[in-house]
Amino acid sequence: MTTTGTLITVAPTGAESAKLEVPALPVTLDELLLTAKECEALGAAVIHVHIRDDQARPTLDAGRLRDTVAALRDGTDLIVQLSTGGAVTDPEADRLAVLDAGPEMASCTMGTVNFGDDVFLNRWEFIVDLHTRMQDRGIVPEYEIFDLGHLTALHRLLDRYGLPAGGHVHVDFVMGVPGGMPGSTEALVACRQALRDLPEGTTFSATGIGRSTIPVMLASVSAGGHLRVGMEDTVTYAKGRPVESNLQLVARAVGLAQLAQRPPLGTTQARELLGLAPHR
Ligand code: KMH
Ligand code: ZN
Repeated sequence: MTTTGTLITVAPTGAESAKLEVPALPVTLDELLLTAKECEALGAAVIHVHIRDDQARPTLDAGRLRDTVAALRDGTDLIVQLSTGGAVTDPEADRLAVLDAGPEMASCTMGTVNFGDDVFLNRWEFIVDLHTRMQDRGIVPEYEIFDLGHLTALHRLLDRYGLPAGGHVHVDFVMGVPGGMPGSTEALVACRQALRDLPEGTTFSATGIGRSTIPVMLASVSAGGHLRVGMEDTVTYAKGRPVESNLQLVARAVGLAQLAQRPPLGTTQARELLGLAPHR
């Protein structure tokens, strides 16, 4: 695996935190756009997007998704990656329809996982549907890996249905979800080892939920991986200190990348890495 600069993805909102409990969470399009611009200026290259409705509840509303993609595309150079995971309550049809908003990238979770008290359901047929629709439309997936076995499922998927659009495989280890793999160095190394079965040049980023954020960041950078940070994954900056903004988390990731002498990739380099066409 060639180690390049660091790809930094910001996941600013997610579907799990409530605006009332986390007032700094960006939930309106204006808040999201401002966050996106600030994070891009600091070194983020990808934005993983979940949107909210007027009551700040998670939604997969088609019109809002289209408006969000358009606003981010016009207002930033960031790679827009829509979540097809949505919230655990979202039906499969709505999750598939996310692709109609025409993002450059979309997430594709590689299996079912217990998700706290809930279940994040990702049936094999659904995964195949997402993967092949993204191939047809030229949307580049980020394969979300919540457990080691999800990499086995990805191997099977690529074997049977071929490479994603652009030909490059990029995965994201989502670690420390209650019900998924732990956010530990050992688990990250096990996942990295398992990448040997995937196409050469496969890249990975990692994110640790909650208090596993920092151990996972350190482990990923030292193992040649990339970073995802943001308030989707953690709303506590340090013990007793709520996150003030996504910018704070991106700044910490940028600092670590620089310390590791793998500075943040710009959006042009990031598109090259991920097999995306240049930004129009
Ligand atoms: N909100 C989680 C249930 C994704 O964005 O693709 C799923 C999730 C994964 O966040
Ligand atoms: Zn997400």
